[in-house]
Amino acid sequence: MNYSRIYLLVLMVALVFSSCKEDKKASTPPVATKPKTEVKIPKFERDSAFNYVQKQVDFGPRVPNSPEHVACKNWMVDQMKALGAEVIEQDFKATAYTGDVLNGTNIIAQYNVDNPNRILLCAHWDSRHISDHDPNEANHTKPVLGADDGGSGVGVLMEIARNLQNTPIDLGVDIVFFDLEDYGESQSDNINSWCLGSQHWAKNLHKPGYKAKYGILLDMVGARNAQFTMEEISMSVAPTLMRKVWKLGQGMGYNAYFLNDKTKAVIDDHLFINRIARIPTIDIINKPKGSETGFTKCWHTQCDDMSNIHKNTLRAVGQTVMATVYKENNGQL
Ligand code: AHN
Ligand code: ZN
Repeated sequence: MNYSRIYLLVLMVALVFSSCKEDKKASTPPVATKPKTEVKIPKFERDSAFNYVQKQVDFGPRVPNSPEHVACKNWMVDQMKALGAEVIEQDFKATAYTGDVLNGTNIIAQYNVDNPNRILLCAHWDSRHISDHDPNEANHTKPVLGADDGGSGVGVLMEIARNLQNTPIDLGVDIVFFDLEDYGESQSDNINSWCLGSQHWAKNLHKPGYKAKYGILLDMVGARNAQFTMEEISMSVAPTLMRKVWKLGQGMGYNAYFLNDKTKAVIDDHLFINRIARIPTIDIINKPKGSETGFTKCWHTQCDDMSNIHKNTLRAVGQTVMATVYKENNGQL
């Protein structure tokens, strides 16, 4: 075999190889993975959310160990099942700062249970046993009706659940209603007296090894002219998510509600979810800048009733959180 023949052979082999490569390239589809189908963000119905708040308030104060508390829980469980969720009732007992043993139930409503790719949406559903911030001292022993403080977060999440049923997505979504958030000791260092339900859940996850990419807590999201400022703990655990959610809300025209002002840390369910369950969780909470208590004037008073609830506020929060969920599903967040 002479050199020219060897040269020809090498050339032929090289040609075959390169054409093979070309062929392979040409036959490969442009996207190897299955393209995601985009699901359009549904419209959040403010009237529907308002009705869900009204329903809870109609039971009366949902104070632990009361028949109203039990009645509201049963309605919520039935409601979430009717909205297509797989529901777990996590019953537990917890001792309050008063020494009272409280019967609690965390309600865990799951969508797309088998998808390991999940997010957590949560709110507390109990109402406070005392109106200890009421200007009238005679009211201090009366329970709070909790239209905003309790009712609003649940109402908004129920309306999101209704949309998840009507406009399904692939993303796993867990809507958790925590109990016994508001039985805490005011003006004390007894931080652990608050949020007994989320503390219990974080230590006893409804599924071993439960994980979520992140969590969003809603607390007091129904009052007129609410100011959702950027709370310190939320900003320290998930600043990127926080900015994305705020930017989304502002971009949809809710810039009067979503403010970039930073405010001090709040002892709320997200603290324990972050600390114990280690799920980065932000708090959307009405925390006006420059407020004396840190909250609104009806906070832990007798005026936290339905007249405290404004549909536009419910919509601002609901539409923003729903956009977050659907964009997360679409890979667009
Ligand atoms: C404290 O006042 C320590 N935390 C407020 C958490 C809360 C109560 N959210 C609603 N009600
Ligand atoms: Zn409260």
